[in-house]
Amino acid sequence: MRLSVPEAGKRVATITPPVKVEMSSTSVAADPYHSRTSDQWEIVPRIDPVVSDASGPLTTDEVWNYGHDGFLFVPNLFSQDEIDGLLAEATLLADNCPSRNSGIVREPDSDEVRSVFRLHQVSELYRKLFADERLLARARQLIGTDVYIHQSRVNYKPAMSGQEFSWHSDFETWHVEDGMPRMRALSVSVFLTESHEFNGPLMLIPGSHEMYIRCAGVTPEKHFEQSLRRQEYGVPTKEALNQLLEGREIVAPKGAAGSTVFFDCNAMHGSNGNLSPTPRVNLFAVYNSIENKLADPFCDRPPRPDYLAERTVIPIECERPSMA
Ligand code: 6CS
Ligand code: FE
Repeated sequence: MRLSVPEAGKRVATITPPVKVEMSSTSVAADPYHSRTSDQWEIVPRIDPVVSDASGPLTTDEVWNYGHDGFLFVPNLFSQDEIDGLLAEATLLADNCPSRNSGIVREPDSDEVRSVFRLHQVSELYRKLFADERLLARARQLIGTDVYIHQSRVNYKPAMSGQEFSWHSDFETWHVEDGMPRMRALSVSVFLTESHEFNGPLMLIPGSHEMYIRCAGVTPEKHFEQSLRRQEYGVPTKEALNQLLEGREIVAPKGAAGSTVFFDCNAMHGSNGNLSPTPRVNLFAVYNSIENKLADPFCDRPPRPDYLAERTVIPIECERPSMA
């Protein structure tokens, strides 16, 4: 909406106020996880189960811990030989920026590559990795159904300059911007380099997955073009985070390349910048239940591109490891 229209030949400043786009009050009321629908934030309990009772490679204790903390650290799941190949592939992808069916995101303050998305479509090696029993069987066991890849990416976090990821719940974005209906998804992060205190390891708040923070604000148009570099909408306020941290703490699983973290889609997480002299490279795959297919976004914006959120459900079949 233009507030003033310049007359011919006259230079007049125009003011274009942001247009407030709101979902109808009926759809807000019907959506247990609505967010960015008001100028107030709110913390509400999760209503979906975190784990299933399906069988699989995880012990009862491991499943219990994942249910309790919202994540599980599995050190040294992949061998150094496997990691050498996976890291070489990551370097190749960053150097030959794939343009078709994938996305490349740059660091907020430079042209260095921050992330490459849709690995399961652009790399046969990564497609096989995500179908590897060590990841897939654990994901299926925790989620309790067949799964498909909602999103996959590599985060490079370049040496000395790789920037932080603010605290966020992935589910908040996937729900609002992609239309993921319920909390039936998890991420696995595979360390392609060692994660240590100097290179911005993944940090999590154990127990935070049980609470959902409805964020304030309205999703801007093409929000993803900004949010993947530095996220400003769909992130909790300091007050909300402080409330979440009452009786909870921050942890950072650290370990050798080949270690993995499985974490719930609603676990509050983030990471600091990398001030160390070597890159911190992490692969991510997001497994979503085939029963949790994406709907229309829960905001009045078009869905994000497919390289950020797969809209076709293709259940993954287990493939025996053939990576070394
Ligand atoms: O946009 C996404 O899908 C993911 N990336 C960021 C920076 N935040 C939300 C989610 O984890
Ligand atoms: Fe995230």
